[in-house]
Amino acid sequence: MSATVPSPLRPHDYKSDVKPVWCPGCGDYHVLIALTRALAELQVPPEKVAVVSGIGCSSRIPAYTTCYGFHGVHGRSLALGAGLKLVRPDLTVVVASGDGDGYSIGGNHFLHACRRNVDMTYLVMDNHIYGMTKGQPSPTTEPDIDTALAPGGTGLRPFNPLVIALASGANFVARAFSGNPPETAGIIAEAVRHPGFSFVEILSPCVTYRPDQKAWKDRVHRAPVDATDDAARAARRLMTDDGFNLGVLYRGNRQPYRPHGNEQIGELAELEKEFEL
Ligand SMILES: Cc1ncc(C[n+]2csc(CCOP(=O)(O)OP(=O)(O)O)c2C)c(N)n1
Ligand code: SF4
Ligand SMILES: [Mg+2]
Repeated sequence: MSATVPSPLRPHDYKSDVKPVWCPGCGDYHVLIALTRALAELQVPPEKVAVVSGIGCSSRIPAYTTCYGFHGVHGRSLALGAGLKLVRPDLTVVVASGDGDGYSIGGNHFLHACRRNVDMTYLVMDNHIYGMTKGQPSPTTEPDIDTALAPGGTGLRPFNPLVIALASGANFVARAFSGNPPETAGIIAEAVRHPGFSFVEILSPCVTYRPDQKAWKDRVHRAPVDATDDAARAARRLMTDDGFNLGVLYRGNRQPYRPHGNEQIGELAELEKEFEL
């Protein structure tokens, strides 16, 4: 008698019954499609994945998956994700954020997460605006974007998240576009497989507060160069590109962070005991 072969997991198996409340046309729908495709490609069971987020439209994503999820506090998703990965190294930890959540209030955590290099994947849905709170400028908003909340634009130089990630020690750096879910899924799957802290910046238009971003689909293009393992070269390329080069741009070789040298953190129950009053 032959043993029953379990059927492979499909993208649909990672999608929950919770209906997204994103605006029609929001780029984040396609990020959700890409994430579920990536997890199916990896064939990692949903109960072995944790999707952790902060606050923002983008940070709603954990609820829309069948994985374990944690919708945390604004700007603190990386601290939550790192803590989880350190006590449960068997889990695949995906941290999801937005440009406000991840680069403003969470900017300091971003630097140190790159530096610490815990083995997890960081997806930032970057729409160059605070979508959830109705259109305030974020660190990636272009200086001349004229909005009701920043008349005439901020005049400020935007933050370059990929270069900052490289300078801070991220072990994998990529840029993707929500409008191309198959390619984005491939990049997310590779980011999850790559050891250490993997950062994927996903350009994901906010059709409500940045309708101009509908033009992104005509601006994005595949990077004309292959990924490098030389961080300085990757940074130089990124500082001179047009911001729309897509693909894996850097694959590093740093060893992921292990607490106390190579010792594993003990059982969760032991840890809990230490905090008993
Ligand atoms: C401590 C704290 N400060 C401010 C807020 C208000 N707030 C909620 S979401 C958000 C910005 C979200 O922007 P982004 O991360 O870019 O997400 P998007 O909505 O664009 O996907 C802000 C300022 C909050 N929830 N908590
Ligand atoms: S406000 Fe923008 S980011 Fe938020 S759901 Fe609507 S389109 Fe998406
Ligand atoms: Mg945003």
